[in-house]
Formats: sequence, C-alpha cells, structure tokens
Amino acid sequence: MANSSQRTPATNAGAVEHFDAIVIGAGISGLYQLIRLRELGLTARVYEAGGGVGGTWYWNRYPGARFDSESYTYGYSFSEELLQEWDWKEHFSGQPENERYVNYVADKFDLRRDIQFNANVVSAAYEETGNYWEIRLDDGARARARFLITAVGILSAQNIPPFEGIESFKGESFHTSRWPKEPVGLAGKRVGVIGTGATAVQLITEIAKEVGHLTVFQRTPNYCAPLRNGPIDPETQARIKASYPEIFKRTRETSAGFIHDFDPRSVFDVTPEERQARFEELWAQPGFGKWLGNFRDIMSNKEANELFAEFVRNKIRERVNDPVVAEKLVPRDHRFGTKRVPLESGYYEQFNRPNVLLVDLRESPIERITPLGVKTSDAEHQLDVIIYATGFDAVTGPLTRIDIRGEGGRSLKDKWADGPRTYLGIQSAGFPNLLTLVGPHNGATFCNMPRCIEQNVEWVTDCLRYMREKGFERIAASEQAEEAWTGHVNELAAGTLLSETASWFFGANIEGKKRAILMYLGGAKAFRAKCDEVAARDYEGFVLE
Ligand code: NA7
Repeated sequence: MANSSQRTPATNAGAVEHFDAIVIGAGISGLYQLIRLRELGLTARVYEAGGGVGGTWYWNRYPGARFDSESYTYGYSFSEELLQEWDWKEHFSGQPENERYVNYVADKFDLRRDIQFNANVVSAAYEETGNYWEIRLDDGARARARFLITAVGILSAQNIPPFEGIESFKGESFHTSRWPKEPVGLAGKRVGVIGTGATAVQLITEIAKEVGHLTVFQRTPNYCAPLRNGPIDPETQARIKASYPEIFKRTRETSAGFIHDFDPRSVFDVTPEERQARFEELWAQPGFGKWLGNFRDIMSNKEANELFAEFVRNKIRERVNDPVVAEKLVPRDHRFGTKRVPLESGYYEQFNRPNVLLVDLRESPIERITPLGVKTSDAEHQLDVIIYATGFDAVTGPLTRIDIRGEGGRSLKDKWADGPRTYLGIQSAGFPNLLTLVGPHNGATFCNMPRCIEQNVEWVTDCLRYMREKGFERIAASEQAEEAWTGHVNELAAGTLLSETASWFFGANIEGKKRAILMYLGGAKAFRAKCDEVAARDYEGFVLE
C-alpha cells in the first residue's frame, strides 16, 4: 500500500489553488467521482479529512465493524478487471479487508496524486461574479473550482450527546467512528458502551469476550437479526465472479440496491403455518432478507408488521437466559424495520456472560459522566473506558457542519433549518454548481450504498459532460423543481410506519434538529428512473447557463 502522506500534494497556505472541480471526501463516492472527472479531462482535487482513503471504512475501525451488504454486491461494479482481481474473503466482509479494498482501488487507479489527506474543509463559498467555489481548510489553505462536489457520506458527522461532566472522565473515551488507529487494549478492563444501534451491536459482540467487565447502556432495544456470515470458498468465489453481470442487474432492479427484494405477497395471503414457515426461512438466510425480502406489507401495514415483530421478539427471548434481561432487550416502542435493523452474530448471547451487565436507561437514565464512569439515576458505574456508540448527525450533518454559503452569502445550514430542501438530493436552489453526492432526499440514502453511489456519480459526470458539450458553465436547481421534489419526498414519507418512529432517518436522534425526512423512500429504482428522465429532458428542473 502506498504511503499516503508521501504522495499528498503539497499545499501553500498563501496561494489559492485552482481546479475544474473540487471533491470533498475520499470515500467510496469521492474516489469514483475522481476517476470519472479524470476521464472527462477535468482537473480535480479531493480533500479528505482522514489520513487515508475509505471514508466509512477508514473511520469506523471499531472491533466488529463489517458490511451488512453481501460483499460481492458492495464492491465497485464499473471495472470488470477490478471485479475479477479482487477476492472477497467473507460473505459480509469486515473493516480491515474493506479498508484494504478501498486502498487497492486507490492504488490501481493511481488516485492518491489528486487527493490531499488530513485536509479538513471548514467552509465553502460561491463567488457569483466569477462563478466559482472557494473552499477553505482548517489550516487556512484555500482552493477554487468551478464545481464543488460533496462526497461526505451520510454517517460521517459523529454525535456525542452533551452529557454533563463528559470532560471530567479520567479514563479513555471515544466515539466508535473515531476508534484509534493504534490497537486499543481492552483486555481485562471495565468498559462501558453507550448505545445499542447497529454499530454497538457489532462492537459489543466482538469485545464482550475480551474485556474484564462490560456495561451496556441501552436506551432503546432494537430488532436485531442474524447476519449469518461465513468465508467464501473457492468454488463460490468462482461462481460469484462468473455472475457479476446478473448480480448487478438484480441490484439495479431491487428497491434498495440489495439482492433482496420484497415478496409481492401480503402476509395475509398465506395461512398462519405458511407464514411461520416463511418467517423461519427468512430468519435462516444471511443478510437483510428478513427486512427487505419479507412480505411486502410488513413495512406498510401495522398488523402485518406486528406479526413479524412478535416473531423476532420470541427469537430474542429464546436466546437470553435471564427472562428479566431478555424482556429488557425486547423492543416494544417501535415497529420492526422502522429503524435500521442491526445484523448480528451472537449479540444476544453476550448478555448470558457473567461479565456483561445491561443497564436499561429507560429505568435509570444517565445523569452525568463522572471522573470514574457513568452515573445513572440509581448507580455510578465505574469504568476504565467509555465507548460512545451514539450514532451520527445523519445525512445533513456532514454538510451543515461545513460553512457552505451560496448566492448572496446564504448559508446552507440556515436554509435547511426546517429540514433539507433539494432537487433530486443533488442540488439545493441558490447553490449553483454545488453537487451533493448521496445528499439528503437522494435515492442513495436508503440503498446499498455503492450501487446508488455509482448511479449518482455517473449522473453527475454525464451532466458535466453535457454542460461542456453545450457550453454551459453554471447549473442551478430551480426553486420550482426544488419545491416539487421536496414535496414529493415528504409525501412519500408521510403516513408510513417509518414516520411514526423517532430515528435518524428523520433527524430525531439529535437534540434540537428539526424532524423531517432526510431520505428518499421511493426506492432506488424509481430514483434512477427519475434521474434518467430529468437528464433525457435536457436536465429539466435545472437552470443551465
Ligand atoms: P444509531 O443507530 O443512531 O444508534 C445510536 C445509539 O446510541 C442508539 O442506541 C441510541 O439510543 C443511543 N443514544 C444516542 N443518544 C443517546 C443518549 N443521549 N443517551 C443514551 N443513548 C443514546 O447509530 P449507529 O452508529 O449504531 O448506527 C448508525 C448507522 O451506521 C446504522 O444505521 C447503519 O446504517 C450503520 P436511541 O435508539 O436513540 O434511544
């Protein structure tokens, strides 16, 4: 692997560098965008806050971090050579291998020479007269480009709740997405994990066996379902490599870019025995089939949902020895699948270990962090390490944490104070030439990421090519198109089971954040069709100048 710091282009805080396009973020989307920009013959620089490529797979190096997507549906699909060269070792690959993969891609396509690492973009301002964007890094360095493309991901702005006394803790503490690169010695230590989302579920399962004592601080139990991971044997590997065209054809057709898709039947079309048998079958399969391959009305009909929710609750009860602990782990306050379903590999059994304690924060909330640990309303839990698995300021957070100013100096954060307003989740009116890959309201938000990322990047690339061919230098979403798209996105969410649940899909996990749908719930296929239609109509809804 190349040493990123050696190849990082030099900067000069005094001079302003100029490019055709600036990309923020060297994760899955930023890297692919760079490849495509080069093909267009544009000069581009990628600014990456981390010390290496990978985005999610660079930052989230906590023990247990891995795909919930089948590995062979996650890798880039644009290069047949890459597909044939790369051997995924597990059906659901872990972070170390995923990071190696992204580095392999960066090396193979010689991407590092256009990436500046450890470059934290703090502001971006549109200059109207010159029609360019100027970005500023935290060290004061500046750069300009006609186009600004954000590739910042939807789960990169970490959220640590403002617990009182948080600074006073004498031990080690960190957020899961800022897990140190150096090995963290947890053996024998008293460790506390706050949060029980998808991240915590992976982490807890991995570290419970190693730590001296583990205290899990749970506010809301989740419906966790078995991942059923395993190694990929050579025969399967050969089969996968021979079937990539079919795999990607399938992921283009499903509602969320996975190989799984909803069963067109209703739970009520079958007998109770057939239903139970089908639930068991889904449960026995790897991956997200239990969620995204279930009967179609599981996600739209309360009674249908409840049938599967109770099935999952019973699965949890079967696995936890102490019935009191089991009931604490059983979710009742939200419906199945209305929050991201964590996939697990032995999570519930960890609570049968003598060194693992579940603290139910609904019974005894956290009052403060103390120098010695976590004080809840009924005890002080003394800890050597506190791990915040408390999630992210999702989707909008990575954008609004950068001071982005459009026409008239208007701030994007202010514009989105009551919820995001976008056209296709790719632009926001008043911010010309700013293109947001996987932005709020974009079909990629509820998708097997790389599948929709490729769609986003290819659409943006085609748009830039079109602009060049027609002599356009400025693209801006019209107010009307934004109004219509934002209305459509909100309508799709209104009245759904998802909208009844306080989740990060609606920004409900962040105190003070306006509750509004951040995702596009119409499905990846419909989103792709809409984007294609807009392009075919000469970028209808965008003003090109
Ligand atoms: P999530 O899914 O947002 O989970 C965060 C967890 O942290 C969740 O259990 C929260 O409880 C808990 N939390 C958040 N704030 C608090 C406070 N103030 N007190 C106690 N507990 C708190 O983040 P993840 O990192 O697990 O997963 C994010 C995505 O990454 C996931 O959806 C996948 O797509 C990959 P709550 O449920 O809010 O009661």
